[in-house]
Amino acid sequence: MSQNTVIDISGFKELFLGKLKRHFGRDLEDCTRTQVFRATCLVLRDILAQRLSDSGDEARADGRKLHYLSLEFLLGRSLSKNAFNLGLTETVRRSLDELLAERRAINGGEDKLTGLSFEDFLETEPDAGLGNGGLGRLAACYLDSMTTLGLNATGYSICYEYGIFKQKVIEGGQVELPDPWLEVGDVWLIPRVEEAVTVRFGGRVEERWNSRDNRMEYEHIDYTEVLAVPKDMLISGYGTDKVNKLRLWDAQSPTAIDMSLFSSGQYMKAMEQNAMAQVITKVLYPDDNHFEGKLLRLRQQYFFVSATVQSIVRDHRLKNGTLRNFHLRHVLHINDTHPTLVIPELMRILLDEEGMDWDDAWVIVKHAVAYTNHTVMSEALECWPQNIVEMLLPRIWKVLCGINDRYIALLRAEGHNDYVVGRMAIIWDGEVRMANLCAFACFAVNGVSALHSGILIKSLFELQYQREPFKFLNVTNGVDHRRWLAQVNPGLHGLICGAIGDGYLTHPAELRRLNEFLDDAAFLEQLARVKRENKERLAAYILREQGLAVDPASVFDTQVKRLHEYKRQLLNVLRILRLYDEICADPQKDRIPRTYLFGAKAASGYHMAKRIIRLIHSVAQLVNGDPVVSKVAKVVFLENYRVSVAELLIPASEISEQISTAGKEASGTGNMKFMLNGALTIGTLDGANVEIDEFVGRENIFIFGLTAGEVDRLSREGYSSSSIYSQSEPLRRVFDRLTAGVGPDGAEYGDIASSLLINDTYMLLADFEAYCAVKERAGEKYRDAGAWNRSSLANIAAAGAFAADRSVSQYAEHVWGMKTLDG
Ligand code: 26W
Repeated sequence: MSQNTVIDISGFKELFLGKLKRHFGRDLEDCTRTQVFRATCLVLRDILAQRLSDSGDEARADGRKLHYLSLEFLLGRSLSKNAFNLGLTETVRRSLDELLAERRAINGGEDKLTGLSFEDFLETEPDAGLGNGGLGRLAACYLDSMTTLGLNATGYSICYEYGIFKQKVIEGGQVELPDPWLEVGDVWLIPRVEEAVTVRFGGRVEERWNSRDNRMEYEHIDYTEVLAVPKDMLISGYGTDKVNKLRLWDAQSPTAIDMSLFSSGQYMKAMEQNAMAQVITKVLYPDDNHFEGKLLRLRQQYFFVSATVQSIVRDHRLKNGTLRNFHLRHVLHINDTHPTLVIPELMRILLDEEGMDWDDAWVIVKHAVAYTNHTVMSEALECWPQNIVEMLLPRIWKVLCGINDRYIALLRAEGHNDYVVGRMAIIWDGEVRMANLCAFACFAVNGVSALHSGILIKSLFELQYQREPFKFLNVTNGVDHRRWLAQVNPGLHGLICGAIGDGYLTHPAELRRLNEFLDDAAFLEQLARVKRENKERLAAYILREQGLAVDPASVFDTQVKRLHEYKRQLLNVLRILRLYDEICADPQKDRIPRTYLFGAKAASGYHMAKRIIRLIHSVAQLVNGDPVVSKVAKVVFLENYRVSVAELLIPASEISEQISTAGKEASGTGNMKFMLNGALTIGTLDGANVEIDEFVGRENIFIFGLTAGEVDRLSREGYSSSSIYSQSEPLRRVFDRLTAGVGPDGAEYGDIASSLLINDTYMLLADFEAYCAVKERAGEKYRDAGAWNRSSLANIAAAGAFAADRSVSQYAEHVWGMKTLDG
């Protein structure tokens, strides 16, 4: 690992001034804030571009290449990431300081840019919000690790013009606003018009028997074409010259309007093509864990997949002249089922363009594609209506039928009965079942935590596992610990470096060495000081953004993640309402003041999720508006939760709420980020919490509630929330308040109360008492600062196991068959 291009302050300044002049026609004295930001990014982008071209030959060498396909990459900001990875954070900071001082001297006084620091320019960057939540952020963390570990990898996604919506909360109601991130965020993108490909939609397929070659041939006619133009983002790694790419596809019309259609009088059709192209990459679907069979979404998926496969194939043909060795050179990894159409698309190319036999083509496909499952929620499983697949993708439909027919014939030949065939079929009951296609076609299938992978082979893929057990494995998720610790928590990073050096940056397991300081009172006090500073930073942000004063001396207890019933934000809220009653009943009791922080976006069509946001708002008004209660409790709903807000919030949190119904959260990754920053988890035995519990030890975590097995049993044997309710006085009071009205405006939530009584799908009431009890225990522990800080350090020391470097190394070894720098 070397760093070729080391630039110093004067070198940076020279490049920066050159950028200002040549890109914007400006000088230091008359440039704008955005131009300073852009010029800074462009200098770093040039360094990355240079390194990519320097390493071109190496990448062309043998070995497999990884292609990571994901409809989502939740990147957040890139300037701080690239500066950090290039080891240029301080150089950039000081250069900008000096440049602004020079500007002031030239202009003979202050102006709009005076006093701005590096941090202010970092804030200029919009989040690249090309994702919904966990799955998208995971993809972004993995890109960093792949590059840091020296893998030849490319990420692929869609260049959405609008990322995840901006959330405004107006009188408790979520309002979605567009997020035109490209206006500034385009600075990292390099358009590659010369590598554009075309994607075909609609039309018909004509079949013809070719008697000379003894095979059926298919001709796709009357289709509509869309141009896919790649916009490449260069991906840096830490402490390495290696540079990879994230290729984002933009949809454009192949011609402004189709003149042949136009001149033959088909005006509308000529325009339609134009309009359809534009709309494909307009906006990210804001659905998380909820499938809707929308035509535009299928268009997005096929557009993405077809463009990606075509570009990989084109490149392979150039270097190899044949596709017969394709699977020996490439792995296509699909992030959940969203890119599943790579399977029939690669088949189509091998059959129709390469002229291969079905069986030869199938061997290649089967050895090239691997799949990660990220959810067992049944409403999230993608099942496309057969008629829309047939209409939009007629050739792909025929390939899917070919796969399904052969699969069913195989199952029958193996002696499976109708029930088994029905469950495993790819096309069934008028639907195309993407998970079943993946399980059959992919050479590897993995879940994202030990518990989740275990559930997968016992439920969703039970039968597939019996047939082909060797395909299935677990790779527990991990997070980019350089971003989620070193970058976002410089105070903690400094403290760690002082104790064990910075080796942990590339060897996260070294965090274990912090265990030597568990009984070092001075060290623990420093740890607490860092936390306190981060809390003050967050408090200042909350005051600035939302006009709310929170006390940095109170416990910061945080639940941030997408709003979903299974994640049980509502359980947290019910407990706060109970606490409210208790404080009113006994205001004199000695209590530790706590600040309850929430942040969550609700899918725009998810009614109950939006109701819960409203309820949090009402509870905040109730609690914060009460002169007695607000002395010991505050509730904050942070608007527009996103990556850059997480970066501020996680280092400042002391309690991490991971309270999903056991068996429902595939892994969780927020849990890992909080742990890295020394928060203690209050959690159920769900997803990766199970492994966090094992690594950190039960004395350093607060585990409560039903286990996944118990949830399963209870739902099979019959669970009644109303019988729990009728025996609980505190719950009765909480429900009475929901029904009668919460907060000064008296907003009523009887709908939420009755839905919990009629159908408590996620078993909030079953876990309520245990949750309240564990919160009490956490409060008691906090009174003993020494014990708390010790546990906090134990969490940081154990967090190395949840670094993305570890996960990516496991994928490289057990799935992709690739060597990392260390391996
Ligand atoms: C088709 C609609 C849709 C959209 C997104 C279905 C499913 C999804 C994702 C798979 C949901 C998701 O983000 N899952 C999360 O993935 C994380 C990374 O593995 C896990 O840590 C979370 O537990 C899981 O909910």
